[in-house]
Amino acid sequence: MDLHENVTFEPTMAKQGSMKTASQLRVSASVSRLHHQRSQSQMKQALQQHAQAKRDHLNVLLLGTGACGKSTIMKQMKILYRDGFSKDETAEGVLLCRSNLLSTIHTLVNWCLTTGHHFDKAETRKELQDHEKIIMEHTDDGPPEIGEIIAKMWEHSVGIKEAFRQLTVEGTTLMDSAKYFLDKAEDVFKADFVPTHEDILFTRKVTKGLHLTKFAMDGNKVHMIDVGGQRGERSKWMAAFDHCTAIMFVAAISDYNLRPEEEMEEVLDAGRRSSARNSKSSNKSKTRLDESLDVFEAIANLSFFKEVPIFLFLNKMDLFEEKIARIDMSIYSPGYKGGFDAKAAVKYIKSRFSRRTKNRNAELYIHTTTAINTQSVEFVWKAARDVLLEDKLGKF
Ligand SMILES: Nc1nc2c(ncn2[C@@H]2O[C@H](COP(=O)(O)OP(=O)(O)O)[C@@H](O)[C@H]2O)c(=O)[nH]1
Ligand SMILES: [Mg+2]
Repeated sequence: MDLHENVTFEPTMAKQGSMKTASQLRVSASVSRLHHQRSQSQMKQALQQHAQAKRDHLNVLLLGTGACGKSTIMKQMKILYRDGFSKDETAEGVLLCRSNLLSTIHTLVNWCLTTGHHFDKAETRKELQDHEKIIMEHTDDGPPEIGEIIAKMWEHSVGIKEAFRQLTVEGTTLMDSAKYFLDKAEDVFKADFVPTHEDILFTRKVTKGLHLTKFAMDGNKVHMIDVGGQRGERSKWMAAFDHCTAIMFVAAISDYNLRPEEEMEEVLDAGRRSSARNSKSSNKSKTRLDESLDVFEAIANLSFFKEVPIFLFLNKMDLFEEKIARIDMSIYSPGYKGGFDAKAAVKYIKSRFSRRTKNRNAELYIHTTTAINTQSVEFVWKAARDVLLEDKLGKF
């Protein structure tokens, strides 16, 4: 299947009737079906194409569950090996900064309203209620006045600060970039706002379909494919499996205490009904990290990828280091005995991933990363590239 650069496409295979249970991980089952459907000669042809593609360029597939940082890594490649972001991407960045920020302030205001933490002292309450009304009328974009209002609420409202504190402690519904954009609310809504690379790295947009980015480094061509990580998107991944020279599997390790994104509405409802503290009943369920481990296991053990090196990026180290010092991981992973020590926790998580691989011939390389940090991504990517080039030279 051809991939078109910077074009989203919806693979036809994912639309077949057999793929309709996309709400759960179906990659493994889908691929074995695919194996059965293909004749031996088709498989041979695919292998030959794979070898040819490998000689020509490195074909790297970015996989992982939703919001783990795949697209952020792809953005870093554009910063490192292309000229950063195109005009269109920058224009989209403006809208994303604003819509991400509006989504955050809406969550905070809603929390205040539904939990009864109302705004502040009597003398400012009326003004804040007026602000809240204006803010709720804007979902995607707004005039500079909106930025000023958000900045004012963020700086002065005890209720908004309390909502932020509670939602951060619970680590549930706020975007990772919430504070980053709240701190620069006024700038973001200015008419002449141009986002920096850092702003764009902090934006969140759910990826749909598959996106190919091509770049060259030190004379070597690389094709990198980014995918959507949500449950409904995963059945599309296999359209990119052919010709894959390496997998970059991204897992957000700061997710060790979070419920899967797809289940967050449930948590929000629980939070609305009771106080934030009581919504901890979610501890007994699978966490996003557990889900990431399951998806990793399904991918890493496909016979399709037996010979394909996997680079596992344990991402969001910045958030993880901050979190592990205050939220005991053993509550969510009873086997863990390392307390609040980041090193012990990383070691434990690494071993959980390693233990999930079986009968593979190619190596599993594990790195810790902070994808919003360009140097961090450059460092691990260069290490991966060295391994891949050595492999390419060794075999051809
Ligand atoms: N603090 C922090 N935020 C990150 C990191 N990696 C990604 N993010 C943020 O997490 C959100 C989701 O990232 P994204 O790359 O879109 O995830 P994807 O769904 O896997 O493509 C974005 O707002 C990113 O800025 C990280 O290492 N640290
Ligand atoms: Mg994405």
